Amino acid sequence: MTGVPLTVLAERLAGADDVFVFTHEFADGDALGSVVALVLFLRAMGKDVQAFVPGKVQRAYRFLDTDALLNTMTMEQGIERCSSRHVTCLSADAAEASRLGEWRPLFERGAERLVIDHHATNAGFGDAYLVDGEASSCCEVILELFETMGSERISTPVATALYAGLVADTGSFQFANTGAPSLIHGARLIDLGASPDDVSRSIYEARPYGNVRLMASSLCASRLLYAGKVVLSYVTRGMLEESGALDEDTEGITDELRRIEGTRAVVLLKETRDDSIKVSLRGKYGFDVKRVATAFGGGGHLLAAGCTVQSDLAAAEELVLLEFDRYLGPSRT
Ligand SMILES: [Mn+2]
Repeated sequence: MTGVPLTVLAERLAGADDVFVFTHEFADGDALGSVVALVLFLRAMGKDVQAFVPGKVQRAYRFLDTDALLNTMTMEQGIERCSSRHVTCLSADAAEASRLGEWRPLFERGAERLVIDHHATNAGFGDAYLVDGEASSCCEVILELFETMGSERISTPVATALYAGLVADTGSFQFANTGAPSLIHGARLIDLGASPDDVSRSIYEARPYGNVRLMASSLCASRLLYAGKVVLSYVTRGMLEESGALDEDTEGITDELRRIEGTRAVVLLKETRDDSIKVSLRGKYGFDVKRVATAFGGGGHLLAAGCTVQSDLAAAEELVLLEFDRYLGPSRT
């Protein structure tokens, strides 16, 4: 745990009237669960709370009422609010300020900038930060914060949002980051009203048909490299169009690829709309993929990391594999 203690963050939030909550771009279940829980909990304390999530919100988490709760204030309104009132900005689950995407300038305008996170790569930013690099998910850290601030305000929707984030970041309590605290916190959230089967069905069993087709084409396009230690695949703009995928959720694809026997790392290269390549990396058996991501200015965790490469697909693949050569080369076959 680095930065300020939970109690300091709790006091700062308790003293705030206006709170803006932020999270990282390509927001995953932990990011969205964190933001939704913070909005609901802090509103229950009578505060005016707004949430700013970069990009599009993933379909799989709309059951957390994201449409109603997130991004209801424009940038102009946010800037205006910051210039007329004392706004406390809180970043959740983002390892650095640059990850706040298009909302970063608004975060910087806060009279007070707080950070809560669980990325070990988070060197700390803002005016006060709390980073618990041991926690599986930011939602776990937030649960501890809420317990400090008054557990009676952890309503069923708050518990459900936190539980969703915990399930998402631990791969349903299956990943290496699943510690005893993850299960203890999970049990606590069930006690507080979270329903494991509702959450799992909503996240994992409500996939649009087009996204299943996208997964199929990405799985077929995969290749095994480095004697089967690395599986690499793609999501191209063409695959997105042909499959009829309704959104660009590719989290399920990396999960599927990591099931392959003998693999130690998954590389998924995704063509974005702005001609850059988003690289998703997953490790197995302790294979550190974060070092690959950080070589390209990205970040994340030992076994789950990502970065963006400004190039076309072929060049991005070559650059990423050159990095893998350092650990698994020289032969890529
Ligand atoms: Mn997280």
